[in-house]
Amino acid sequence: MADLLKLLLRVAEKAANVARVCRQEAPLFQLLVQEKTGVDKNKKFVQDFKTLADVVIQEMIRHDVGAQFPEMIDHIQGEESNKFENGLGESVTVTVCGTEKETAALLATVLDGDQMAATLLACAIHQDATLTLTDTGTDDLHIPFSPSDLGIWIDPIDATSQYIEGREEVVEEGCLCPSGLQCALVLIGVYLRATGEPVIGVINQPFNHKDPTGWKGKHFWGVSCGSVKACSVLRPKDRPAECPGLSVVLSSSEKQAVKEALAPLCGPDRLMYASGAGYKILCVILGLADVYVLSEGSTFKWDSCGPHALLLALGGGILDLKECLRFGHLEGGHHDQGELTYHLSHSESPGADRWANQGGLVAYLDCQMLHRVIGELKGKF
Ligand code: 2IP
Ligand code: CA
Ligand code: CA
Repeated sequence: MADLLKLLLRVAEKAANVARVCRQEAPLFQLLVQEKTGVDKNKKFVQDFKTLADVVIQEMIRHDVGAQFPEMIDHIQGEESNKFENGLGESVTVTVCGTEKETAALLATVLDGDQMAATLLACAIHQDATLTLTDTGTDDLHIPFSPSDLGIWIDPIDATSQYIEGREEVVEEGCLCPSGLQCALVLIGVYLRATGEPVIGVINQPFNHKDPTGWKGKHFWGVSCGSVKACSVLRPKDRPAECPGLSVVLSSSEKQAVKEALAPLCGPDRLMYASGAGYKILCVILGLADVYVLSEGSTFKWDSCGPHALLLALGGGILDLKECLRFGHLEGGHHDQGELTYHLSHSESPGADRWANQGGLVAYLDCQMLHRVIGELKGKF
């Protein structure tokens, strides 16, 4: 299954290219940032285009993975639906067609006949990504599953609001980026259909840094299948020593009670805020924060599945916060319950909420840090 990992790295890079093209090419960029003024139809059209970038990326990933692994096609899910209503109220199913020309023609129907934008988008979708797989270890990996054991969650662009707004922040080495283009990520997670356990994760950051030729991306991957654990990011014990103490990253919209409970544990500048659920988990993976706490059910399976696999590969994980606080099964060492799973829906909930991580979450690398945070939060909200 090392082939699946390599394919996911390639399609995530293609997705990142599409995300960059939508910001670089004038006809697409104008659609993306156009002010929401004018008549209702125009407003809806602009809104549609923003969703279209997401839908197109998701469909492209589904198309490419389904072509190589047909057993998986019915188990590739994502945030977006590919049924799309254009500005004229017509329903269009967005798919990647056999040829670039056909895809462009289909996209033009969604883009109210904007041929130029449709052609540019189709070109990016059909282009092969040139990804230099400098990562060692992807070739020798033995992943002991067959495609029919596996399902996939895709968030084509996480932190969409940051992507649309497009602020270009300068980040200091070793610091997290509270907002801006760096928080936008392509997230792909593979889980076991039988147990819902995440086994492969790919994160692509399309806007990692800017050089004179434009924005450059960065990718990260992890595999966690029983004793097979591998990750493109160094394990914490292999990292250079960092300053002691505990750091937590939160959403700026986190409850005041949670912020207040954690402040004494972290100290003023070690309680940090950042946009993007995926980006906050990436901060924990990279050691930029020790723990990410979210007390609301505002993330979904597609937000956490991919990054979760990287944390598991590094010896950490993501737990359901509500369960953790209620049962306290963390006391007395390691826990093996309460990790989020990805195969079951809350069938009683409407729409996307069926796939929400309803109890909130806590993402961690080191159990000690996790215990301290949970201890501090118990009974406080
Ligand atoms: C969002 C996005 C938001 C996040 C929210 C996610 O996904 O990651 O940034 O909120 O939970 O569902 P916050 O930044 O406050 O953590 P999307 O951008 O894909 O809708
Ligand atoms: Ca998301
Ligand atoms: Ca998204």
